[in-house]
Amino acid sequence: MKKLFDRIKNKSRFNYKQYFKTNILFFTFVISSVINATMLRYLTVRNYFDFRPIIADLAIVLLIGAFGYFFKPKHQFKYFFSISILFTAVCVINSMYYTNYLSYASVSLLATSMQIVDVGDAIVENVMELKDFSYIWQIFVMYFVHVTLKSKSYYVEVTKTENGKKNFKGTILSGLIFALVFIVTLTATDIGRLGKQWNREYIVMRYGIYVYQINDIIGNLSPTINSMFGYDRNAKIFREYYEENPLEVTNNQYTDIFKGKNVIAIHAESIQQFTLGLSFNDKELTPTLNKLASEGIYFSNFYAQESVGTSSDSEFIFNTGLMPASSGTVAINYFDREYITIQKLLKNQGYYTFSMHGNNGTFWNRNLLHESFGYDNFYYHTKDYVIDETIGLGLSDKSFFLQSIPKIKTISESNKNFYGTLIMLTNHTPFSYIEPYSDYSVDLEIETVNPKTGKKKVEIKPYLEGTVLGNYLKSVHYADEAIGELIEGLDEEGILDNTVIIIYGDHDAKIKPSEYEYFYNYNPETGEMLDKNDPNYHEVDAYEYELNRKVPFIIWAKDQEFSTEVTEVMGMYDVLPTLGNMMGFHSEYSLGHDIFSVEENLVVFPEGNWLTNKMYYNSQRQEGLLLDLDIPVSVDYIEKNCEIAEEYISVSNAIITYDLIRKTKESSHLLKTYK
Ligand code: GP9
Ligand code: MN
Repeated sequence: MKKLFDRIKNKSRFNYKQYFKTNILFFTFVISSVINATMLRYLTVRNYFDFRPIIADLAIVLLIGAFGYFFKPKHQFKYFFSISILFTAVCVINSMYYTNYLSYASVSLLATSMQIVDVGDAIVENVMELKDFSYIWQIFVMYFVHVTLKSKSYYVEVTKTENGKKNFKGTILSGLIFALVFIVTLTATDIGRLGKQWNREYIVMRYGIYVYQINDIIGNLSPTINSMFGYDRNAKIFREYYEENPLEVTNNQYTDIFKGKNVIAIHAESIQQFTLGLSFNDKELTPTLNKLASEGIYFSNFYAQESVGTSSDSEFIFNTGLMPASSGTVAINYFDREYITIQKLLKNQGYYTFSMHGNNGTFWNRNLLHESFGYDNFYYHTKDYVIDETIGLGLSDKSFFLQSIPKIKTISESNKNFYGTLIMLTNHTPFSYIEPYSDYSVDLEIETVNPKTGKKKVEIKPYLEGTVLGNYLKSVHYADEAIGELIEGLDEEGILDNTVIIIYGDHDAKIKPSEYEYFYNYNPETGEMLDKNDPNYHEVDAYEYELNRKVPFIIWAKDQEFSTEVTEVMGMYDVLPTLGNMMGFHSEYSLGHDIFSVEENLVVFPEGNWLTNKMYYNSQRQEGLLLDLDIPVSVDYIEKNCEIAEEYISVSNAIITYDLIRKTKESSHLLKTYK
């Protein structure tokens, strides 16, 4: 008996020193992978530290690392090194992605990434940051440790005592124990969010980047593998939502005011609302937009709600009143679904519908997407335009508009009514191409008087020239001039007499907060920057940055003076119902509201954040900002809006992924109405 005890005792006495000494490469791999994953969270969502995701990272790294023990020690390096490269790539890609989109990457975006190839310069100039590459150290450390170990005959020594099977089992067991400890800390909300996937920042912060990426891959495969199950659940979400929220049409002072009018919608690339009203050296930055805004109906609190599909998402939301897809983009992955669109609804009223764009037709898959929206014709690139002046991504806006006017004239002559979208291009990041085409100065001209001679002279004080924000503003000025020339040209052709002009900024310009801080805190007269500790220092925090992403939305008609500013918060998904009320069309599937009939509007963002006139709420971090300190909000108010936000995202995803409008139409009489 004593013998048996001794044997058990000896067996259980684990020699840790020996274990570490013979598994140096494995530990380098584990520690470096966990450090990188932690660094990613810290460098993206700044100053954020939580111990729980580290346990999840450790569990995943151990479980994956365990398989390295299937190899003989001298071959283990190849395994651990390959996985290190993969993990480093995951961190670099997600870091870059976060810098650009304030969210994390998804495999479903691989198809979309082809669009990024075309805007390559923009990525290099504005998007990449050195910190995005700071994860590469792992690869060097792994290699360095390997070379050192090799030179010390480590692998030869380890082979003598190696016990791969035992190490594999032990590592898997440790991985499972860490996984269990982590799972115990999860709440029902945490589990729900992992399944739904759209609150990406929350998932990465709670589960770590490795779990996030694995979950993302499984999530993207599962609808294909298990579509029947997904279909039933999503069809239920869809059915229940529209049963509880059927289309309600309320008449108001704007009902039918534009019935029978033509429409030209201008998709104004990257124009943000704050640019309206800016002036440099007593020259308005956007005189055309200012004029249209002051004469027409100006929605000054309007948000684009786009996701990673940027321009194409805006087009989709504008035309359908739905939210963008949570994984992938409608333009690339779900363009062939059936949607109820402004184009189709106006075609029911006999309108001819068209779109025009200077870039090539395959960008954002527009040649197929626009057909799916129901445009009768898409005029684009060399098919319909002479590329006689190129700025940045392609045909300059001024040339594009100039060439579009005669086409619109022809359309107006051969159709009773038309609805057309003109997609602008020049004001696209990185904005630096505008320099030779702009005489608008964003430096300051300061007049000084010589006290002795009394002579006046104008001194130019450096300010925004040469900065990204400065180039952007110059580029916006160019876009504004181009819109002015278009309107003049349309007027000369008599097209404005029965035509409503709509202008919407398609999304923000993705300019970094530091650029705005320079703009606010640099004094060109003294040449000094305010100190960060100065009470007057204007810091652009995450809330201000988010809220400043709003874009202008203007409805203007030549002979109708509205001079109305709408300050209620409004989303791109409210356009279809609002314009529909003015023109006599309605979609029972739009999630937005007619802004003139809604009591308190709610703008939902693709990541689940939301905005009302009272509050901006960040669902990722579960914290909000009161917009009027005199109007407090209750917990109920916040919970209710979070619920609605989640509902809008789920319903949109159900429609987009499972083609539910087509399926509903196929089983109802509506088929006849819309086809
Ligand atoms: C190009 C354009 C740009 O055709 O619409 O797309 P974006 O990069 O803004 O999504
Ligand atoms: Mn765009």
